[in-house]
Amino acid sequence: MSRFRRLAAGTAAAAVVGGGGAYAMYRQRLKHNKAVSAEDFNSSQKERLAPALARVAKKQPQSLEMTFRYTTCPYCGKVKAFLDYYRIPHETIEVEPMFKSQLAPSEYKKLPQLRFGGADGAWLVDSDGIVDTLAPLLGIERQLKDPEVQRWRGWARESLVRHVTLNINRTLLSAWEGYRYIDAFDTIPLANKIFLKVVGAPIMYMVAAKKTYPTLVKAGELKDGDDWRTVFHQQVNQFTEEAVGQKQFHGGKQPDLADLDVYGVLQSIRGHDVYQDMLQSTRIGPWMARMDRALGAE
Ligand SMILES: N[C@@H](CCC(=O)N[C@@H](CS)C(=O)NCC(=O)O)C(=O)O
Repeated sequence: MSRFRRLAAGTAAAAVVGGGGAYAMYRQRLKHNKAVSAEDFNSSQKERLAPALARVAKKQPQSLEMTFRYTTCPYCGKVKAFLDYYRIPHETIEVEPMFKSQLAPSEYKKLPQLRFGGADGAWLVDSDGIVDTLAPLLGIERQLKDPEVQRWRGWARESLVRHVTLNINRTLLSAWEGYRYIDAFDTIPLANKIFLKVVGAPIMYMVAAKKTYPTLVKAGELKDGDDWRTVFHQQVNQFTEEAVGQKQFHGGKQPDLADLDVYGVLQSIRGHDVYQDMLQSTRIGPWMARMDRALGAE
């Protein structure tokens, strides 16, 4: 075999082993993520959570409340928007997405997670689990049952999250850029950052094409040949016109849970070209600026 052929064969073998390794890791991860459901996990914490929730209700949260998140996770964005708007003091722990070592003490492996009161504290997980548990303590239980709030919260969770994922991971380069945020975190070792981009970006690209896209097609929100970016912009305009319209917010003069969920999902891509393009190409800008002001994010 010529040197060139040996090199080509070696490279192809490495690609197959590397690709197979990444796929095996991905399967293993899905298994861990499914091992405990959010509902079962939250139930297991019920007794330990009670005193922490009582403190939130009395507006006496400890500054030890911690949110575990990925900056670019749309569900984590929902929780951050909620805690920021209701001024619940909390510290943010950025989880390194490849090995998730910061989550070692928790049996539940998805994000976001909220931990109350230090290292031995009780956990509350799942974005809706967190918001729906804390909302009644803040006197806004009525919103949870409002059909219009439910409609747009459902849209944020089922539809907007997927359009965002699809557009961020439309090309390998765009998926790679989606991981740029990680460079800002000194707590994450350089080797993990490189590994994450080299393995994580292709995985996200594949997930978008093979999982997110068919789901949106099945839901009737996309069809073959549609431009993904155009459809995303149409969806965003529909929210702006139908949910907000002539009001300041969906909630009227103040944001409600629908505003907070939609805003939170979109904050997960702030800084990415797709976010900038959305602000320029849709009519969501004025609402977004009002939300930034309401959450003190300017
Ligand atoms: N229903 C959950 C979904 C959470 C979720 O899927 N989070 C993603 C990050 S955006 C996750 O943790 N994926 C598992 C992983 O990264 O291994 C929620 O609303 O909190």
